[in-house]
Amino acid sequence: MNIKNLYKRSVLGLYGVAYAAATLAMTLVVDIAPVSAHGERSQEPFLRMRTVQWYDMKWGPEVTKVNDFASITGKFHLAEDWPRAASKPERAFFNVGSPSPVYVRLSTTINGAPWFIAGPLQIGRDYEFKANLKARIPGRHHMHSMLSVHGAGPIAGPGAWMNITGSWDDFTNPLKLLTGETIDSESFNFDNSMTWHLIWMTMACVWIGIFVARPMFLPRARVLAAYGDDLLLDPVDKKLAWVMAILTCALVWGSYRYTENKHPYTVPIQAGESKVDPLPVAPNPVAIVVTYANYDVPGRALRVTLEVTNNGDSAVKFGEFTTAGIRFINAFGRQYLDSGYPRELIAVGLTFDDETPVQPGETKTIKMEAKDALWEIQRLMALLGDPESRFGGLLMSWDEDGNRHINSIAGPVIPVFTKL
Ligand SMILES: [Cu+2]
Repeated sequence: MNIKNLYKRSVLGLYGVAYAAATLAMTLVVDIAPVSAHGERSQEPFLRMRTVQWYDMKWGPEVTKVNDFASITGKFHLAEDWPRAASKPERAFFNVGSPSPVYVRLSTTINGAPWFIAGPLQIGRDYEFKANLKARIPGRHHMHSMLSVHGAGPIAGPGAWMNITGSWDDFTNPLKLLTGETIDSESFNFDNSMTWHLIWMTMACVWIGIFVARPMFLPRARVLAAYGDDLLLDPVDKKLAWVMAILTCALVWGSYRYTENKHPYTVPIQAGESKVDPLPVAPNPVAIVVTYANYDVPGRALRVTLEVTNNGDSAVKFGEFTTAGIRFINAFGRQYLDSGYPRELIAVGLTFDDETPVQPGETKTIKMEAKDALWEIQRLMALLGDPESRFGGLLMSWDEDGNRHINSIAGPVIPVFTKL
């Protein structure tokens, strides 16, 4: 390589370094916005719309101090149109989705019964839950209800912001044991578990260290491959192995004996299944058949043609369409909307071509339109790229006495790319 070439390459290299430095500087200066969500919008639309359909969700209180109690309550319907691509909820576990354990979940009830192990739930039925929480880490946290379905993964419900004030150092979680003793689960036996980690890590390092020092893995492997293990068998190795084996067994046996003496009464962690009956099926005089549905891509609107029959004796009117935690509301449904629901999940673009009530005994065809930018913001219309493009959601109607009827509707969606 001649001098000229070397010079050329050096200059190119300098350009490269300058470019990298500029990129780094730009990243540090420009990209400083904190990430506040935790990826709920990237969950597949078919999981959010057609599996667990959440409603009547409440989070509270909005602000709690460290050590104070809070809760998330609500109901969910397990959609009849559960997608084939997701496992059925034969084994499901209720949890809350939060950015790390900012609250301690003290207990969960489903339909009033304690729910601390996973268990089977029934498709087509409804469940009411309550998660009791205790504030632990100060901050502004996005809190979701969540149902983890074996084989389908965690299915997050809508999220709301909950705030914790105070200091994490003040957090305690005292628990009264069956033996009458009270412990603080936040710090209980912390030193003990650290000690055991240290003991086993030291043992592991010593064991690996021996073989690193006499000779290392690679020369060892080559000798083993070339000459077999006779050359490698050193009498000292054997002695060391015996020492380690006896020490390990002695540690395990001794620690078990010690623990048994110190805590004579223990209860194993409970396994098995939580079994809870679903909520009784509410009488629903409204029957709905979805006959056609399309999604207007430029107009950001889902249009559904419904054949509605009112089998009851009171006229009904539609007021809300909920899907993936997003509530599409019309003027009639607004009166039933609770003010505590996250505003960013409410859309007012719900309209029907025929707003007159469905009379008792009447069957009519109604065209519903749910129009809002939220379809795109929440990335729900990514479903048009799925091999099974189907929507799902809960359509809510109220009769003259204010009784609410909920229908879980679903159907294939055809995309419309041009204004018709
Ligand atoms: Cu979130």
